[in-house]
Amino acid sequence: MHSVAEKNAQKVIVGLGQTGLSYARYLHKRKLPFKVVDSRTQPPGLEVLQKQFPQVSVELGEFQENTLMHAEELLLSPGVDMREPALAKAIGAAVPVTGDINIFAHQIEAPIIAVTGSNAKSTVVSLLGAMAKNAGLDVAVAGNIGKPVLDLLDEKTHQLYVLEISSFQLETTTGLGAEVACVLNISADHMDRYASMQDYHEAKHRIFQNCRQAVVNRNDPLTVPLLPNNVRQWRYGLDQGDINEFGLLEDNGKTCIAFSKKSLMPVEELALQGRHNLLNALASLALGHAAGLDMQAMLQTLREFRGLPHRCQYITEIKGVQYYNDSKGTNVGASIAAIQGLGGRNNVVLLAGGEGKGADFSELQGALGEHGKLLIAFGKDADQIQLTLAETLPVIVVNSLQDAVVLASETAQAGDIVLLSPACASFDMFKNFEHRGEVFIEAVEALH
Ligand code: UMA
Ligand code: ADP
Repeated sequence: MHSVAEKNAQKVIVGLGQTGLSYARYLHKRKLPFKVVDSRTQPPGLEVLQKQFPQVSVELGEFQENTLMHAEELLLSPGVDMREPALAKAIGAAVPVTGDINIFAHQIEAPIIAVTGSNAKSTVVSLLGAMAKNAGLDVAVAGNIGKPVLDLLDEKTHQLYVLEISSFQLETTTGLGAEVACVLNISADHMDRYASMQDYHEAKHRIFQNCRQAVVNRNDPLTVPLLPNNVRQWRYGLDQGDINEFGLLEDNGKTCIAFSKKSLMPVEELALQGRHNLLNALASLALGHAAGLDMQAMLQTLREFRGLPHRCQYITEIKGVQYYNDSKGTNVGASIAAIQGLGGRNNVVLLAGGEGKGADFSELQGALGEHGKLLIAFGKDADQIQLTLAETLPVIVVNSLQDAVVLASETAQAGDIVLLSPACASFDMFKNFEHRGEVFIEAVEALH
């Protein structure tokens, strides 16, 4: 005999953003009954859901224990914290939980290249996608970069899937089984969501579960997985490296990208700028090589791929001062990479601030001590930034990003760099990081 609850059991989509909507499309297409819950009263996907699936029941506001406890399965959106009490209780009571990457990976037969990391994910998956395309493959790039993976199931089958996967998505992913998996780097981020760096690290390393090959940064122990010997590991780093490893070497007075201690191409031919992007290029080469992509096609892509907007994006030069938009620098590690990647000796006017997500801004001291000239802080955590860094360099707090740009233009001299790399999330003042970058570009253009 089934209880009423069991008989009526249906899947419950938790979260009604992009991922929630993709779950709804996925379940509807398979004629599986479901309902949707979201702790927000006005979730972004509500209008679309009500239009496309008017019969679906939606529960908004605080999660109801009863709904979650009686779910046949919970399909979690990445923005939802599993520690949320009603959810934790349901999970504790063994209600099955899954995520979109998990569902996708267990249905796809073509190889998956899976990439995570605190920073550089979008750059690397986009570069890798371009490499695969240039190598003649029909490739799809999706995941945390902005395209929910379940939508790929409705497209024709691709030959290769390059997935950007966040730590949030990995929490609900088990036995991913990627052809090649990689943690690019780990530095503190989302500390409002994890109890410790150890928890964050463990979430990221779930990417290696059942992988056939792994790519690791040999200079960064946090990226190195514990894997059985039959999993082939490809190593890269900014030093020369060993046989079958990617690295850099000096050849005829030029720094070159190298494989197996042999030069492949001078780094000056790369279209990407900044030292951090050398690491991104090496990681992409290693991932592509592991997946069997043609080396010449990959090298040609490195000559052409200029990077994505909002990532150390060069905007313009005014009176000898160069302006860069790194609005995607949403954590301290990213901003350190941008400052070190672009800066010279104390020539960086940094524009930073926003929602710090519990970050420790003192980690910026080293990079700013060496490259910083002035820090202009704005947004929710501006005072915290000033408090933490005022002994390292002059820090001025302003009310808006526009004010920050004007002040920067008044202070910077020829040879300096004005860099927006906020080390914070944008949602206290902007719709998203793209919006913040666009406001910056507009303010810079207005200086002409
Ligand atoms: N939220 C609630 N209550 C809910 C559900 C969500 O308050 O019931 C909040 C979350 O705390 C979050 C926001 O709503 O702040 C969005 O969460 P969501 O899970 O609905 O997000 P989606 O619209 O489905 O977008 C998600 C990813 N967002 C997050 O992980 C927060 C997108 O990555 C991703 O592109 C998309 O799925 C497709 O896979 C964005 C992101 O910020 C770019 N990712 C983080 C990052 O890169 O650092 C991890
Ligand atoms: P993600 O998708 O992980 O956020 P992006 O490719 O969008 O990564 O880059 C985000 C930011 O990370 C960039 O704007 C830059 O500030 C920083 N960044 C880029 N490459 C690296 C790297 N190799 N190590 C650390 N930070 C980096």
